[in-house]
This record gives sequence, structure tokens and C-alpha cells, in this order.
Amino acid sequence: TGSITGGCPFAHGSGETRDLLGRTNRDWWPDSLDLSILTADGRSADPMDPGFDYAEAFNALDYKALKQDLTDLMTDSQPWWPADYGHYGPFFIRMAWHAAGTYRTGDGRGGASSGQQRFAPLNSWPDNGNLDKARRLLWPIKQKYGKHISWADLFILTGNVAIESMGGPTFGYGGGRKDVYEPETVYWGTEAEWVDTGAQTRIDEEGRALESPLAAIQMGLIYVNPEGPGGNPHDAEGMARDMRETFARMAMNDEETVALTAGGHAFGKCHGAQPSDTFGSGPEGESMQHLGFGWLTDPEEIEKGHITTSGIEGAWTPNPTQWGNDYFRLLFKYEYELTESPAGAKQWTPVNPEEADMAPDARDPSKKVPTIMTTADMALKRDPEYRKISERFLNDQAALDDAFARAWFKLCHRDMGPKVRYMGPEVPEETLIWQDPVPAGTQASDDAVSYFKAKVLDSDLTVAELVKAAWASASTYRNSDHRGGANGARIRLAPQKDWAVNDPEELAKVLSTLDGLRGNLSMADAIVLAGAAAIEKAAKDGGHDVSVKVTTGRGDAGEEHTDAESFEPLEPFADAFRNYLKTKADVKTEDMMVDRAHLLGLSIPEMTALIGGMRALGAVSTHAKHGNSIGVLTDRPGTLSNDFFVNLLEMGTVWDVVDESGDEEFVGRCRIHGDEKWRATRTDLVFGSNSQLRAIAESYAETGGEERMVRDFVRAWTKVMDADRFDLR
Ligand code: HEB
Repeated sequence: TGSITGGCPFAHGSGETRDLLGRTNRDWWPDSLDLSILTADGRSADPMDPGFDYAEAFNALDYKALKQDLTDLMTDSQPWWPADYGHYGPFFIRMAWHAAGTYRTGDGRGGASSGQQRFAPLNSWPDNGNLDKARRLLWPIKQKYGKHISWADLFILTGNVAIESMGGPTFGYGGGRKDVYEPETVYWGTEAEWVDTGAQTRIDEEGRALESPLAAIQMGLIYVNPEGPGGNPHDAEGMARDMRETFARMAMNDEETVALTAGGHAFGKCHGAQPSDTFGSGPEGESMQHLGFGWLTDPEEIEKGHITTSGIEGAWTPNPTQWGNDYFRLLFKYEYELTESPAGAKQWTPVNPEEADMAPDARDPSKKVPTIMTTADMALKRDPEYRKISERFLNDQAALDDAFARAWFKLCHRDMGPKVRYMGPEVPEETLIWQDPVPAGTQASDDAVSYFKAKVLDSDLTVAELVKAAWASASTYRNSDHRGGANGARIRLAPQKDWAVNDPEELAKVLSTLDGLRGNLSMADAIVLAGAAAIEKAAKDGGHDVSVKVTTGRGDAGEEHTDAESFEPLEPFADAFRNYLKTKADVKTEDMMVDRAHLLGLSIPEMTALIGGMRALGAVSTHAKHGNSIGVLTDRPGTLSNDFFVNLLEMGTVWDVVDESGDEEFVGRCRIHGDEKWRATRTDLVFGSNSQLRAIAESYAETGGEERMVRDFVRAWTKVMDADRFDLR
């Protein structure tokens, strides 16, 4: 279908260097209270007990009672924000979909899993307009069930209950989204204006690629501009392109996109009853007395239903609180003409609708008003591929039911990682390919493990090769959407096995040797065990007697368990740990190092110890010009030592940039004689140049530092190897 799933999450190709985080909350709201000094020194922002176990709390939840309370809430209209049609269901579906819809495959960030809709910037994104009210409607229920249900879980469960309470199909529910208490730092773009329809800064010149990893067309939108690309309702082709690309960024194909959009818009309405300049700004910038409410509207107007959110006005169907097929029925039954809402938004209205096909007024069911379609909805019949799917759904309600239920489940659970992380009585039995299933493994006996490790050390594989293979296997893990990692040994499968960062030929050799030695061990365990054996040997050669703990029990996934294409966004375009850079990006290479460390869940010392250790081991990717020596600042590669830090900080060396490298490569020469001693990259020298990283490098280079470094290295290494062992927790 020509959809674009990604590319380097940092290369926009603009040629300009940008900040890792783009425009941040501080840029948007310079006046809002800055709490960061209270967390800067490692103090936690989390009010729960240190040992708080959300899984335990969730499992003690009265799930049925909670669902009943949510069902009751749907029709318990509150005077301060009355329910359209007397039912909050549609509003809550939009809340849940916007919570989940920020997910993007490029870096796995965004999504519903930590309840970020409560915090800036998401709480104030224009596209999240008035969802502050939806969250406040839920507060009494959140308060009642307390620690047993997180906000993040509650958002999604409420969406499910909303669908079910209006007769819609659901596929299941998994809890397990633990709340956080501060905004996550996520790159949401660089633009300084919300939904700047004029700029289109995220699309390249051919109008094709959307800046990776972003999944929305403009700053402050969940996906696309409902009025059309850049607000142009006539650009049918561009509308479909924008939808296809943004939904692909969230791992949705055409069928899922159609099912979700049509299924979602079976419910509820758009709000554009008032001129759009009456739509104020989001909660984060509002005055204190509003207690976190934004988009303020006069209570009398609210009561009359005169609300502006998107600016579009009207419902899609005659039965906005009832699941059914009216959406497609109307879409195909009528010609639609371009009209304007009272707020001035471009929208589409059926020509000569029959009375029975008109919608009730949101406050007065005896009054009939025309239905609408947004330009995005129109794409479902104007785009030839979408149209085929829409026509199928028009004529096959059961197919729509199934497709919508499954796509909704995926939307809401895509960022939770493997199924073992789901909790609660409604976890579907069926395993889905996007859950990256891994067949269960078995624990290996101590004898089998030591026999295998001895044979590995006896083979002709080097320490560096073994360490690189284990790192390649485990380091795909992302803390953001809990994908990747060593379990499953997908490193043997496409696309991982062919990634340049993995030195494919060398990797193939290592894997085939390990395969020949492993006996009954899974490949996934064998790869990790071999890395551990290599590190123990390397430490011993350096005079350190350490043991690298490996917990076996990993399984091996096959091609049949793997959606290869969905793994493409996991490719590292830079991996500082192996001193690898595919192409120079728009953010600095050391920024990419920090980003990857963040996705691996590493602290600054853990990142530092790992990099210093892997350099000493010679575990760097094969560099075009310098083989595998770049950054390996030691005369004895393959020995675990603090040589990298010692030599980096050594005053007898002066460093200079290698001109043609575009300041990615440096040469270190003897200060007195000028002869070349080392080659290094930005992610090497940053440990000497950045004052904070230097302080850590010094602590590892000083007397007594090596022993601590080796210990820290082993601990951080094991953390990465076990990052995806949810089965152990
Ligand atoms: Fe939707 C609503 C657009 C998808 C669900 N949306 C809406 C609106 C708009 C839209 C504009 C209105 C808002 C206001 O209030 O004003 N969407 C859209 C677009 C897209 C979408 C453009 C892409 C294509 N949706 C979607 C999905 C879902 C949904 C996917 C789910 C599934 N929505 C929804 C709902 C609603 C909406 C339910 C209603 C809400 C209320 O009623 O409140």
C-alpha cells in the first residue's frame, strides 16, 4: 500500500541539528511551576510506597464492581459537563483512543501505558481538547478504587466499557499499566506553533515521508488534520496518504485504519457550535482558580450544548450512542457536499438526507440535525484501497465487528509488550502476532550450562565476537513498548540478522558455531550464556574474578511467531555501545547514545560502565576504515579493564578532529612526538569532554576504580540481558 513505517528516528534530512527532545514543556509553558530541581538529584516523584507492587494491587481489584460503576457513570450526566445524548460513552472512547493513539513504532514511545494524558504537553494538545472534562468525570471512580486501578489502566478500561455499554464489540482487556507521576520526556517535534497548518514541516519535499519517529502530521494532533491536509478538504489523495502514513506509524494497516475510524465514528459527535476563537487554550496555561481545566466555556453555553472542540459540528449517524453499521450505510447512501460548521470548519453533509437519517440534537432528542463526515471520513470512500474495505464492511457487519474489536484491542495494548505483562480476568486467550510471542523455554541444569560455557571458550570465537552477539541479541529491547530483547533469539531471523550494526557475516558465524555447541539449550539462552562466558574470561584475564549471572529459560521464536516487518523500526541507526553510526543524523551522535540508554532503562553510570567495558573488550562494530579498533583505547583488547577511561583521560594525548569525518571521528596523538595513538568517535570523547560524564569516567579511572567498574559493568550487562524477562517478575 506504499505506507511508510519509519526510517532513522533521528534523520529528518533537514541538515540542521536539533535538540534531542525538540520543543519541551518549558518551551511551551515557561510560566508553569518548575518542579525539576526536586527530582534532579534522584529524589523520586512517585508518592507510592517504595515496594508498591501494582500487579498485586490490581489483582486484588473488584473488577466486576469497577466495570459496573463505569457502566453506571456512562449515563450519570453531570450538570457541569452534561453528556451528549445522555451518554458519555463516545466521549470516553475518544479519551481512550487519544491516550493510546500517541504510540509510535519508531521508538516505541507514546501510548496509553503510563497515563501521560494527565500531564503536559498531552493534557493541553489541541487535539485533546475538552478531554480534561472526561478525566474529571472519572475522578470519583479513580478515587474510590485507589491504588487498585491506575489512571492509565482506567482510561483504557473505560473505553472498553463505553463500547460495550453501547452494544459495541470488544476483544478483551489487559491491565498492567503502572502510573507514573511526572511527564515523560518524549520528542514530539520542534514546531513552536500548535497545528500550524501552513508549515507542513514534517513532510518531505515529495510530500511523502513523515518525519520519523513522529506519528502525527502536525504538532498537537494525534494523527491527521480532520479537515484535510493543511486544512484543504479537496485534497482527497493527500488525506488518504496522511492517514495511511500516520496509522502505519502506529502499526496499523489499511483494514485496521478503516475499521477503527469507522467503528469509532459510529459513536458520538464533533463539537463546533461556536466560532473557533471562543475555543480557549489547554489546561497547562490556564489560571490557578480553574484547577487544571482548560478550554473554558460559559456554563450556560455548555448546558445548551454549544461547545467547540475540533470546530467540526455534528454526528456521523442517526444513532450516536448505538453500535451498528449506520456509518457506512450513510457514507455510501448519500452524496456529500462541502459545508462549514458554525465554528468555520470544513466538513461534509449529506445531500437531501431523509428525516430518518438525521441525527438527534445532543441536548434535545426531539430535534433533528444533519449528520456529517469529516474530510478524513470521506477518505474511506474516496481512496480506492480504503473504499474496497469500506464496501466490504458495509455489506458484512460481522466482519466489521471482528475487525473493529481486534483493532481496538491492538490500539490499546500495542505498547504493553508481551502478553505475560497483561493482567485481569478479560485477557484474551488467543495470541496475536503483534504481541511478539515467544514459545516458553526451559531452565537449563547447572551442568549443561558449565559444559556449554567451557566448550564456547574452547572454540575459536573471540571474546569480542561473543560479547557483540549477545549485545546484538539483547540490546534491541525498548523500555518504551517493551519490544525486542534476547528472549526468542530473533537475532537469528530477518530483519535483525542482516542489520549492518550487527556485522552480519561475523554474527552468522558466531550463531552457527553456538548452534553446534548448544545441545538442549535454546539459542536465546546460548547466546546470552556465551556472552557471559566471554566476560568472565575477559575479567579473569584482567585479574578480576567475577561471575556473570544468567537465568536460563528463554525460548526460541520462529518465523511463524514473527512479523518481520514490524521489527524494522527496532534497527539501531546508532549504537554507541558498539561505537556504531549508520548515517549522521539531525541530532548529535551522543544524543542518540543517551536516547538508546534511556530505552534500555540505564542510568548514567550504567551507560558509562557498559561503554568503557565494551571498548576494552573490543566489542565494537567493524568500522569501514579502522576495522574494529576505533574507540578501543587499550593495548590488550579482550581483557575487561578500565583502560578505556585511563587512556581517554591521559594527559599525554592530544585529540583532533579528522576533518573529512564531519566531526564524527577523532585522532589522538602523542603530545610530545605527535605520533598517532588512537582513533575514536564522538561517543568516546564525550566521556572526556562532558563534565558530568568525565566525572564518572574519572571515578572508574582512578585507583580502586577498575574493580568498581568491572562490578558495575557486569551488573549493567545482566540488566540488559534480562530486560525482557517479564516471566521472572
Ligand atoms: Fe475520531 C470524535 C477526527 C479516528 C473515535 N474524531 C472526533 C472528532 C474529530 C475526529 C474531528 C470530533 C472531536 C470533537 O469533539 O469536536 N477521528 C478523527 C480523525 C481520525 C479519527 C481525523 C483519524 C482518521 N476516532 C478515530 C478513531 C476512533 C475515534 C480511530 C476510535 C476507534 N472520534 C471518536 C469518537 C468521537 C470522535 C468516539 C466522538 C467523541 C464525542 O462524542 O465526544
